[in-house]
Amino acid sequence: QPGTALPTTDDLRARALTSLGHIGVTVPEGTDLFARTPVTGERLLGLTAATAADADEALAATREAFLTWRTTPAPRRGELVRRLGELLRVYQNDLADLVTIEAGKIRSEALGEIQEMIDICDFAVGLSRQLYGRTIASERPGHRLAETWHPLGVVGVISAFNFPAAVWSWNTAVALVCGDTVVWKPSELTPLISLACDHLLARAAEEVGAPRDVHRLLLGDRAIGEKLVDDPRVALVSATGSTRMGREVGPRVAARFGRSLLELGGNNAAIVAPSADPDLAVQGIVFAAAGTAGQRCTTLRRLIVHRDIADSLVARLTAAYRKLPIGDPFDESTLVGPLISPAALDRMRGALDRARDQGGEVLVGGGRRLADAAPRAAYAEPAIVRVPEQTGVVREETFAPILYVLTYDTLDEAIALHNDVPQGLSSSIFTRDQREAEIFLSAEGSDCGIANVNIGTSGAEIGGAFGGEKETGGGRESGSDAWRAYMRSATNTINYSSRLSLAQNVSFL
Ligand code: UN1
Repeated sequence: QPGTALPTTDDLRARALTSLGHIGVTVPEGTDLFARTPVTGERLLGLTAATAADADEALAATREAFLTWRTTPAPRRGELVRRLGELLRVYQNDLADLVTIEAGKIRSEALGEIQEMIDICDFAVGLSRQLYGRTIASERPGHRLAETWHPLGVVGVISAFNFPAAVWSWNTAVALVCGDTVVWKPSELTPLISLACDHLLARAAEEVGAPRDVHRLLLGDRAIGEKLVDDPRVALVSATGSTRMGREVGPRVAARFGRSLLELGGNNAAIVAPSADPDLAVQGIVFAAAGTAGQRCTTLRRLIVHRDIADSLVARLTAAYRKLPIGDPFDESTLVGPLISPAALDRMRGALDRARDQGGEVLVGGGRRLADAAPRAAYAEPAIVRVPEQTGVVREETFAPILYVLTYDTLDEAIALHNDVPQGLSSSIFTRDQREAEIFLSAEGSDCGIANVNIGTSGAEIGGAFGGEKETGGGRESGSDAWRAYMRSATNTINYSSRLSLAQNVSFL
């Protein structure tokens, strides 16, 4: 186990300032909002937040920049993103420090988050030469049909604390090569890493001669987010967060006929079949369920295990959970860092109480650690709860490390349980039976946007599209052809004959 000593808030503040100094960020000091660290639960720095007037000015500036950016050739737009990717490589350690300090991620996951940003930059640079439209056969002689993709406008990015930098980069790297400009409202919980990202992009823009206003950061509260949601200058609102937030954002953006791309809650499950490789399953499950202290939208929250192997698998999982090193995320031996806030710990405890009331049995975890060393922080023991049925709290996303275990007898039953929740982000099956795996991936299998075989639900690569169905919001970000959400298509009919021929055999004149 990592020791009970945690870094002091002064240490963490100094470390944050050192990283910000290396990156070159000037911190806008003030008292509007406070950078804090979940490592000790204490405040680091007071900052200035954006006002409504600042938001208005940022929207005007990014709209103005869009007018030149949209006609900049896409491969040249890619040069900006290439430079950003290079700078992310140079400052990977400093950026990861800020992620650990503000989001509490362990070192390896914080470095991984910055790696994910570098990866999406590489992807977007390639994409800048691959924004393909199709040529379509016309039914008329001497005609050609084409599909053309154009930049959309200003993209408003609203992001969450748990991937404070990577989710911004998925949106921003792709939006920029697509010819859009970006206004970003990050989580109020992670202002420092946001300042660092904005600074590096501004530096990249200056170095490659792109307009400064291709990107603007707005630190602030809900009112800033609402401005992005309601302002008609924002062509696309890409929002990551809770289903509750998405339920407000979606209809408001739709009411002004704007576009939204929603990446909301998950309630991700894994089916474990009798033929599953037990070692692989245990490792995959523990990372997916307890990694990032259960604070990924892709975190594994439900385990649907075949009755014949349930007891042995659960015994191995509880043994692995008992050994999980919980504590200082900077300590190389730690695997589980803090929850983002004491409120998150209260929600975790509330969920465990409700699970018990519903007949669930907490097999391991649920306790608080390091309460003496850091009374304002929230270190929780990841929990496994055996539940008799999929009711109440099991159907909800609690953003904490709780894994509910259910059992099944037939694959049909497992898939029905799997899909019978309101959310539809990520899913997986552990099996060595190819037929089972293919059924799970088929149209009558998992109803999620991400469906995996013999790997957990979290930790997707950037190359595929990321997002989910139902209450997860339906958006797709990151790789594959998710870029299309950031552009508008036009269908062109070109007549290169000297005759006017009408479609559908219509005759006129
Ligand atoms: C999120 O939690 O909002 O698949 C994003 C994953 C990461 C991204 C998670 N690549 O777990």
